[in-house]
Amino acid sequence: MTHTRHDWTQREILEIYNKPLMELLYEAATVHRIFHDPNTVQVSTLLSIKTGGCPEDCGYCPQAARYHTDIEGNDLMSVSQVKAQAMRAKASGSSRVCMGAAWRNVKDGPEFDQVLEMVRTINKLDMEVCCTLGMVTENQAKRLAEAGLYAYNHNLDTSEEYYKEVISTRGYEDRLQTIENVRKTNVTVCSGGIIGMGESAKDRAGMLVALSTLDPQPESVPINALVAVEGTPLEEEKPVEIWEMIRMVATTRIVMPKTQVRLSAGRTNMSREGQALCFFAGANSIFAGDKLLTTPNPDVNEDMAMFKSLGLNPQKAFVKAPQPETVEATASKYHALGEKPKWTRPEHKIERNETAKQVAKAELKK
Ligand code: SAM
Ligand code: DTB
Ligand code: SF4
Repeated sequence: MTHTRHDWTQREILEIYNKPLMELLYEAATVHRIFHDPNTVQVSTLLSIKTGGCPEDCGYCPQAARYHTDIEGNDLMSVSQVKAQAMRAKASGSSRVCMGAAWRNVKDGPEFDQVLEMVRTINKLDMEVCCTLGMVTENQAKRLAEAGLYAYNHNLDTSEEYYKEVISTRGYEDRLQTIENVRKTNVTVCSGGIIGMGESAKDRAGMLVALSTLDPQPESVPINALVAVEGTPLEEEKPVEIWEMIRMVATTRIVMPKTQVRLSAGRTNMSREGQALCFFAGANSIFAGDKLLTTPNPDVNEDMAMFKSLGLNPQKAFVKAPQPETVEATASKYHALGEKPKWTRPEHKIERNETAKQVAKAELKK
């Protein structure tokens, strides 16, 4: 019996997304507590190791060479620069560094060798290393794995249907192929998307179908709110309402219970209260540092003050969620309260009267 469903339909996901908010929050928070420690949030630091001048035409991206944006482009950083930044990130409470490059795809050669050296160097600092370098072949993914890469980020961005409205220089299939190539190694998969690009709720559900039907599901799913940058085709898009972000996070949590859901770009437009509701709805990761890749992000001291007032703790590096003890303990807590797992559905294989503890136990046996 499997308790992580890989057969979610767009209709089912849309129904969840559109539930009355209080129902949705309760359901998502219940799932979250069974699979994760609700007071722990992973803190990841982004590092743009090669900025701007990208040949792709992603409509949201300030780094595409064809758009006239204000960003300052840079060649590939040196290994020592990266090491210094990673040490700074670690000192400020980050357990993961995510290195981004404005490339269409990875090319074998001295620059890739340099990235592999960066991965080895950060690993030695006892931090998780993630890369987002565009498309990778199976062989390149293997080389990254050998260097000690922990995660590879490659987003689907939106639904297959809406994708064509945003990007023309590479297809949805290409994205899925890169994810598949990473899956053939022991590197974990990080894949998510952006809301606020003019897509419908149906498209948001469509993206979650594409992600949740992957088997295994991605270990982490970043949910970005579009940062509308002047000079990009999406510069006029209105900021998403916080309620949409909360709904998206909650729905992601319900359909991908074990994944780490990352509250990603767009936090500078969100209040602390709004972010708190996202954490309640199941977000358990953020990008920290005053810059994402090229756009602003809340100051790390502000984030740590928010953590303090919410009683949240940064997650330690290499802690795999969920921890069996935590699952057992939290599940029995819900059992004691007479709770049933609210996310089970009649057509699902879980028995309707099965308790959260039984579900969690079966999950652990898998
Ligand atoms: N070039 C690589 C690629 O596209 O795979 C890696 C870097 S790219 C900037 C990583 C992701 O950042 C994109 O897939 C997109 O989801 C997100 N992103 C880029 N620009 C954004 C923006 N303006 N607002 C929100 N998210 C954005
Ligand atoms: C992801 O999903 N979001 C991050 C990370 N993966 C690489 C990037 C956000 C970029 C926002 C725009 C910018 O700063 O350039
Ligand atoms: Fe290039 Fe990545 Fe930006 Fe697309 S999202 S334009 S591939 S840097």
